[in-house]
Amino acid sequence: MSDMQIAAATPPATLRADYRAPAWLIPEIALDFQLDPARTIVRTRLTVERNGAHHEPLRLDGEGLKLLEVHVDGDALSEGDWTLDDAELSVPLQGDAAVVETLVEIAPDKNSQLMGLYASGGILCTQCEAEGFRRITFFPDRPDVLSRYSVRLEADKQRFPVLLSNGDCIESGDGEAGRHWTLWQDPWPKPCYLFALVAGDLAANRDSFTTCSGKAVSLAIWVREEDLPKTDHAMDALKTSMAWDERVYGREYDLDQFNIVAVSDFNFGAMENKSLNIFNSRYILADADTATDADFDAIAGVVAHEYFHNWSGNRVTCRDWFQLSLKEGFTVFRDQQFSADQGSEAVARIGDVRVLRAAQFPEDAGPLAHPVRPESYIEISNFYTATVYNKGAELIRMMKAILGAEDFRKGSDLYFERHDGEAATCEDFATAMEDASGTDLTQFRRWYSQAGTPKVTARFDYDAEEQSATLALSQTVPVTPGQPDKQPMAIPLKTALLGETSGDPIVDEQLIMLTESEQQIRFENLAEPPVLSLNRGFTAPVSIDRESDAATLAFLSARDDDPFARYEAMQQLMVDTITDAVSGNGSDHGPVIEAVGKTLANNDLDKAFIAEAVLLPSESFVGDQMLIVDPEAIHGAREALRNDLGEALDAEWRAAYAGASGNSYAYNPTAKGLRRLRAVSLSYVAASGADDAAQIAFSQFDSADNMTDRQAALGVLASGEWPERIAALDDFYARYKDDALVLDKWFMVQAMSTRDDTVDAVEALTAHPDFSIENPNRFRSLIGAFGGNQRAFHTASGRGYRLLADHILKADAINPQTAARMLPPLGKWRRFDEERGAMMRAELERILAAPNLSKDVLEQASKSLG
Ligand code: B3K
Ligand code: ZN
Repeated sequence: MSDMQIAAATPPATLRADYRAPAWLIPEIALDFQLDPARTIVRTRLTVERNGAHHEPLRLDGEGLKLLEVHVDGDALSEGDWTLDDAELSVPLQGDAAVVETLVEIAPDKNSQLMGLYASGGILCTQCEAEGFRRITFFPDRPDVLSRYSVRLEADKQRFPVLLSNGDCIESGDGEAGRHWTLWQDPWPKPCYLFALVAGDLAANRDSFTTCSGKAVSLAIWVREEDLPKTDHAMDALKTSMAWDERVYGREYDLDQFNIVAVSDFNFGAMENKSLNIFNSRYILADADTATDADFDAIAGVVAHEYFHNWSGNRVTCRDWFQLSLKEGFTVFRDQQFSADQGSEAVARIGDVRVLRAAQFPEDAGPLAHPVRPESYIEISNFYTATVYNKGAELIRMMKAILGAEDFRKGSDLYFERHDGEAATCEDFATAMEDASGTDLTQFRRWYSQAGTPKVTARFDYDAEEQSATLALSQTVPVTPGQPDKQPMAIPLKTALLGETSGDPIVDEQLIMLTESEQQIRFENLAEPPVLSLNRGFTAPVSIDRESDAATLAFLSARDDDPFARYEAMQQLMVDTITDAVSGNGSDHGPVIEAVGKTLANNDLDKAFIAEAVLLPSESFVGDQMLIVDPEAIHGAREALRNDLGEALDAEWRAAYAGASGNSYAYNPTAKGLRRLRAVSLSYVAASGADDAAQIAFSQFDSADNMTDRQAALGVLASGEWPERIAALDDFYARYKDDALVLDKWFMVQAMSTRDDTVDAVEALTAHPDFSIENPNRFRSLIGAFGGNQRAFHTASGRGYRLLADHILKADAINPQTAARMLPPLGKWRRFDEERGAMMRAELERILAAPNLSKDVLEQASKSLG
């Protein structure tokens, strides 16, 4: 396809600069649902008010709705009194206020996109964010139109004994012909993306929470009856989150009920609908036998995230979708703080930064790069990205670092107070922070508008005679699509100096603000040669280029008093060692082996931290550091280092393994740390090629009393050549084939395997009877995980690319949102050799040439080629 053809086929973009206030406001909405999977009738009564002086008709978004009737102030309109196309119903209105009623028909059981009202395993549920409400009824589907909702649900009582919506249930009763109904009222005005309903045969885990002002809130987590025993962890997390938000942000819950429903078919993690959160079941259901520690942690994190949205998102919402990070960046930051408070702060920070580097840095460096507050979009669903979420969270974290904890809290209080009940902007958030603290954030705001990961170069020189040192910092922000010229950013860098001989801090931690392109900082009165500790705690989401030799990195990895900086130094040492080998410079594994050995032997460190610190960076992270990625060479170099680490420290790994074994299962930070170290040690024993490795792994697999140990062993076995591999995979399948969430793991572990034949295995698995494109979890477990397996996906024949493109095309016809999310690995074509790059481009072109492509995939594929 030529550029012109692509441009002609691309739908118009929505621009941030084009924002206009809504022409009509809708203070009240009453919805009446006659629910049925095949044919649901929705009657909608809107109280509308003209907003300002204008002559525009009332424009209501609507997609895939069968319009049956329109009434204005009680009078039925006839066709010709309104206009309708495939996106909009337009009704001219004379006065400044009216009551407009519509009657539409929809078919939830035909809704495979999982946006709007759809059926999942016999449950009817909704997903409206961002633009799904228009698939339920005609309405101005934009976040700055806030209404009070009254919702009546009626359905067959036997099939759908539970009928839920937002707010409080104020009435219920039986209807005719075996039907029943409930009536819900939500006193808090909300945008339509926060509307939700659920109808199904569900059982509840019930509990209650008393808020700081003494109000009792009824809590319920609704699932299929057989899943009830797996809901206690999510309930604990909910109560902990409610208390945490009161304590840390002064935010109290504001209704009498809070409901969570888990469904099996869901496009992402969960949704914060007002008082009726709907969750992907993988972020609710857990017990020791079926969920890993990482699953448990993710559940707590997502439950907290959705709960926190009640204030950061619901009470204060977004003016338009360009402001998405206003609620998502802030809420991710809040859930990260929450998770850090539940265990080791350093380990939590390592996890946050890993996610940022695995998902956001590559996005920022590729064709889909966009600012935290984007300027334009074709399909907003494509902007629920790591940039908006995770880089957005880093912006909030930086503001906190710059203002200090106390002023940050004042700023957050002011923001909530000032904008309660409003649809606000990112600018409003920054202004509240400024007003509460007196800090000028003018330059800092560039973080919202400039895309690309800033690169900070640091040169540190010590003058022994003068007992002084100079830190010369410079910054550049890379060119990104549509942004050729960049201004310097305001970059907060926590910095300290350690004594090279004593290992003690000799200059206390300080926050350096790098605001110019180049800046110099001098340190005086240094009694001993200093070692620089920079960007401690990862205060700024930047990449740092600093000439550090292996000895300095090894020193920092052992002595830095900031645990994140220790981790970081070790990572840098490992990356340098691997990239040296890849670029043929010869590579000495000695320093890594010594540093890892020291960390393992350090009894002052907690096990969870040790486990993270001794892990090698992923193959894709190493690839991201190189101009042209050679996936085979990276794999080879990384495996060689793993092998040497395994062999050289064989006794240490076995000791760590043994030390972490033999405890019966408990879920707490110490027990989790031990299991993590056990998993990492096992992987190194296996990497050494020891004869007994497969036996040890199989025995762990077989005798495990929890999924963390079992899955870790399966992961090791699935990447090897040993006969135990098939036995373990078969056993796992037989044991868990009826548990969809665990079966997802079985698919994923094979898609992530480092074996040579992973493409064949994944291809074969796409024909497995349990594989499904319709179920997003299953689709992501196989196809998504495969796209993230650098070596397998980039297999030289190009089969990986074809496989991914085939599945994107198949999925696009069913669920465009989920299909489009799989595309980014193909967009990395500039970073690979010519042959690979050409094959990747060819697949993108093949996707673009396909008929009836969704906006979602069209936008991602055309931008990826650009
Ligand atoms: N706000 C939702 C995400 C909706 C995604 C729509 N494509 C979940 C969350 O971030 O909490
Ligand atoms: Zn969110």
